[in-house]
Amino acid sequence: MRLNPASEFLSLSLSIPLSPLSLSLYTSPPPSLSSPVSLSGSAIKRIPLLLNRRAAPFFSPSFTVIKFVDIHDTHGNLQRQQAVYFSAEMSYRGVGFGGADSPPSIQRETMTEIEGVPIISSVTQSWDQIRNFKARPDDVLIATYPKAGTTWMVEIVDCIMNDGDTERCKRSPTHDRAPFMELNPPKPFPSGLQQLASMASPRLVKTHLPVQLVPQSFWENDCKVIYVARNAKDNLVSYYHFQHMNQGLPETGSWEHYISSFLSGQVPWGSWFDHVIGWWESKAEHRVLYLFYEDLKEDPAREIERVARFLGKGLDQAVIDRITDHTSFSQMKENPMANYSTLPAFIFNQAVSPFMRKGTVGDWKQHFTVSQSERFDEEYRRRLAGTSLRFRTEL
Ligand code: PPS
Repeated sequence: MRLNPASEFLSLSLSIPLSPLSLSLYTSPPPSLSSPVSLSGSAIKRIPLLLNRRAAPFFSPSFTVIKFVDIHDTHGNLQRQQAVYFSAEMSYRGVGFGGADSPPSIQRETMTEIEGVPIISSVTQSWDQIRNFKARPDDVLIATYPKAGTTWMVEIVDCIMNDGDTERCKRSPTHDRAPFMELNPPKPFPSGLQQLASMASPRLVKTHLPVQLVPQSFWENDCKVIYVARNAKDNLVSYYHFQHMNQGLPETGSWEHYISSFLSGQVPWGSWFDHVIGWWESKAEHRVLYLFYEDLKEDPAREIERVARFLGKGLDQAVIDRITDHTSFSQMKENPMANYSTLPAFIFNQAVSPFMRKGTVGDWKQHFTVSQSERFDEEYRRRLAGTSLRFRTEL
């Protein structure tokens, strides 16, 4: 069975040599979609299914395939049809991912390095293609260190680009509206590059790459970049919880050990210090709007207006207010198109820690002991000494 999402359509190929067939397609979370399709004939069938992608986040399809067996009487007359259910192997973009009896799973990644930056191995595998990514002049790049407020900024920028039409911003999940450029997930999931290749302009592109690893074409095209930075301690706490719940990321080790890993930059996408400083300095050369998570928390409407201005959009106050409301933590936590609930639990196990976890400034105080905080601050002062970059760790 093959499921090929294409813009507003999904089409489905069946290669089950049985006839006639009826098929129901469900998506998670239920009961978002159920579209029974009847088939006759045999062999491979390709059925265009018109699906509302908002209602059908395509990462979690499940199928019930029913074969209707004809029951004849002794004279050969058709008496009734009996439904026989069977589990079929599912596939996405041509790659199978197990049937109903074998729930899919992924393995936690190991880390390698790209030009001295620790990163998950799958990124390294497609590094040549990522390096050669062809940015378009109207691409908007949202760059962040992981867990600094990427999803929040994607929602804000998508709303701005759609003139405050918040309903339109619910058309598909975050990872679909702003593909994660360097992500190369396990099959059957499409890579960021594959998603971007089929996306219409203007594209919203997400990256966690440090500035020196960003594909050159973004600079050649003078693309606009929005960078969001978050204070190191809250960023660390958020990343620690995320590495637990994201079944594809390496294990963290103990909390104590994780603080050391973070300080030495031995976490996926490398050193927080190098990342925030590198991007800070890049403002001198490139069109980078450098924002702080803490400022967004303090006065979201003010920061949304700054982003709108940077993108060349003049929005009136009512629109800014609507976007502010739509992108608040409480709204996004409940929005399935923004809270990553469309990803199955074998990837993001939100029972371990929700993606929209706390969304506050200062949660680090609930995690660090006094001595851990002192050790952290010492290294922090040393690393930030030579820059004008300053963060707030409480509001
Ligand atoms: S990722 O996986 O790197 O893309 O994660 P990212 O989106 O950068 O960061 C997730 C953290 O951002 C918080 N978040 C928000 N905070 C305030 N307001 C809004 N609207 C919002 N949306 C997301 C999210 O809760 C994560 O932070 P923690 O501290 O873990 O709660």
